[in-house]
Amino acid sequence: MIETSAKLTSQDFMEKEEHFGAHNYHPLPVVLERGEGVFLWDVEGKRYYDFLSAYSAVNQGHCHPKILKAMLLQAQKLTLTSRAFFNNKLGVYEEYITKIFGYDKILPMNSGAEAVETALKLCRKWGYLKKGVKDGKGKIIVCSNNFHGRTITIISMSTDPDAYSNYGPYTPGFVVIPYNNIDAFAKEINQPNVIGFLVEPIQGEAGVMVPDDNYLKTAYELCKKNNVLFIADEVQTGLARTGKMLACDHIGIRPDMVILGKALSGGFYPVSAVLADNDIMLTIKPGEHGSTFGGNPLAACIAIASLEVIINEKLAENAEKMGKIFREGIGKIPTNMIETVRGKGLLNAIIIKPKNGKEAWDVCLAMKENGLIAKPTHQHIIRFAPPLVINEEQINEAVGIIKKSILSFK
Ligand code: IF1
Repeated sequence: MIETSAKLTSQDFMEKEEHFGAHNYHPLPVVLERGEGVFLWDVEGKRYYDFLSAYSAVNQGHCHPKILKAMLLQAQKLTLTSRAFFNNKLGVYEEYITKIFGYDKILPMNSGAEAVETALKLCRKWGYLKKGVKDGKGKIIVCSNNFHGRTITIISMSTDPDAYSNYGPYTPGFVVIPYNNIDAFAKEINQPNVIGFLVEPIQGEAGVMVPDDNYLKTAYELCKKNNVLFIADEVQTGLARTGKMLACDHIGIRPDMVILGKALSGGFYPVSAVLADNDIMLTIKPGEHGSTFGGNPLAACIAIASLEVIINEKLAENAEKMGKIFREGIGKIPTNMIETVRGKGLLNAIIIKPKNGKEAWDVCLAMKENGLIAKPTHQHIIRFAPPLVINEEQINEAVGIIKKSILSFK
């Protein structure tokens, strides 16, 4: 353990990261030391409402005691065996999660991007071995302004220059269409060699873009009609964030593949997964895919506890209820600096209209001073995504902080 003799300040920690760490982020100037439930504390002991939840990875609240207990118990017994051998936790987890979501099988991975890559590989395997598309010719439809992770294949389908510039050559096999545009989708879905449609039910990074009510359902029906896999990236929208276990549950569709990550571990450990039925999942044979940590017994125990918390504490119902209160409260703030508030459940965003040169970043700095931390997704959009354990008193206090911060700009 590295013991620091003098009590280091936030500034000291920021300078260390500046000097010794890669500059691949531009964090808000706050140094966090402790988290519990909806709250975070910085090294000076100041308390904040967390309205980012590590990008929806701590839906259960920071350091949830039940997940912590499951982690500590297993960590003292067995953490990692590799999949070269069986272990006594993976099968139990696989049975539990597949029954919750109603799929035949799960392929366990670690990061969300790895699960997205796994879904892309399963889609291509299925396209060539089951649909009969010529090997190497498969095309997967994706939407502009998507965010599915940071690997070279995933940024190959990105339309955000910050995500893909100077990372070529890019992986081929993707067709990019506008999000929430069913005519554009209908034009591509029946083209030769189309094998899959990868989509976020709500585009998180794009600024919490909620599609029209019938968009996903119509796209799903066209996928069925054209024998194309509908692949839902629920890494950010899943696990009760939007007021249902899956965002796709709002529209009553059952994706061919569901991708999960983030809150699948409650923020304790990288745990991700792809869920699918046998006709897709069994296209990958032994030795054709895997990862060192994927499906380890520690991750299995953490994921079981994380799912139990979501179900037992009725976090989806709470997200639905608190989200409505949040949007109503924001809508009542008497200001022309908020163009609109939008979202579902507790995945929301406000569009900031700059005022006297002050933008979303300045609003986030003001909110930080007032005890709430959130971060812009783009220049004028602030995402608000608190842990789903937030109660009515806390959501109202948070709206009050947002109101005070917004009204401080003359
Ligand atoms: C960063 C964004 C959010 C995701 C969806 C897959 C992944 C993500 C829908 C990959 C990850 C994270 C990545 C993180 C910030 C955050 C993010 F701003 F990047 F876009 F949430 F919106 N599908 N999103 O949102 O999962 O590999 O990260 O576990 O890269 O800065 P991952």
